[in-house]
Amino acid sequence: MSRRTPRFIQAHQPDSHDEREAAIAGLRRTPAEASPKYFYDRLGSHLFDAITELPEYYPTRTEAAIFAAHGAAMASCVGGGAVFVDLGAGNCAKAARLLPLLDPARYIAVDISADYLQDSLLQLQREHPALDIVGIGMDFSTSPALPAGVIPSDARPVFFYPGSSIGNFTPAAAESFLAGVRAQAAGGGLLIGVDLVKPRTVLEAAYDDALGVTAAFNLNLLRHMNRLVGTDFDPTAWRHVALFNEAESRIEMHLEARRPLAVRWAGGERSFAAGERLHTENSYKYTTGSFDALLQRAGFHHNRCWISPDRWFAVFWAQA
Ligand code: AVJ
Repeated sequence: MSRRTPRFIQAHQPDSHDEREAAIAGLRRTPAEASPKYFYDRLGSHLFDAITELPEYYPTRTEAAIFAAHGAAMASCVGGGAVFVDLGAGNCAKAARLLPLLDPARYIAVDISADYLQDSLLQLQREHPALDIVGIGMDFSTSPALPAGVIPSDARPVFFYPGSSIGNFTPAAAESFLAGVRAQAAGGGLLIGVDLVKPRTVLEAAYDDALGVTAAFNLNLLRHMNRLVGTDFDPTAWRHVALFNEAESRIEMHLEARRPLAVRWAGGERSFAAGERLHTENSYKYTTGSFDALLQRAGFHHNRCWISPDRWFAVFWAQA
């Protein structure tokens, strides 16, 4: 019996010197900042999976319930035989549940953590022995442009961007990112999950859980930066902070220095006063109206959306 195996492509990686310089520039800024992409080393990806199991972290299960309730309606929008592009595929669990409904011609999983993706796709191939599976290791946060040829010219591309990861972009950056998706999705579309504005208490608990898993996820960024950038962050000197910035409609995560300290790297250092913060993540929250308007500005049309009964989360289908 011939068995398929996933194909892996490591997309062109941005120069590690440039990456390091960009990370250091963020550390030098006031307030200091680090890209949320530094959450996702192997441990960070597993910690994120643990977050999705927490009682306080509602997005994953709320979105899953929307897919379960409306998967058939979504499938009739998407249509069979598409090339299904999963942005930030991670453990591929969300796509795995939709694959039987969508019946795509090809499944393309894209994730920044390529080694984590390998494990997920080998497992997925065992469950779907006949499926054409491609894994792409790439940082698509700067551009969603896929390597040439992975979407055949006669294909109907459907992009899948669940989990409200679009919330990591500012609305202006989200608009240009989505315009970049639309440019590659001609004849197809985009299925995207969006977290909605809701009471502060619910939002803040979701990003500061009782067990401290989100705190560990946030602190793990320091270990990852130590490895990638060569900094000497001591995670025990920092405290996790999560707050809802209502004016900007976003959850912010920060790491706050517990005492005065300095962070050093080859060629420089930055001191932090006690209580001074390193901004690690924004997670924007939309209304259905504000997100529909954003999709339209990015060039999508005939948008449809399905909302959870508590109105905490929405999934949009947007035609390219
Ligand atoms: C993966 C960006 C959707 O913003 O909810 C979870 C990341 N950060 N808990 C989110 C995250 C802290 C997550 N996204």
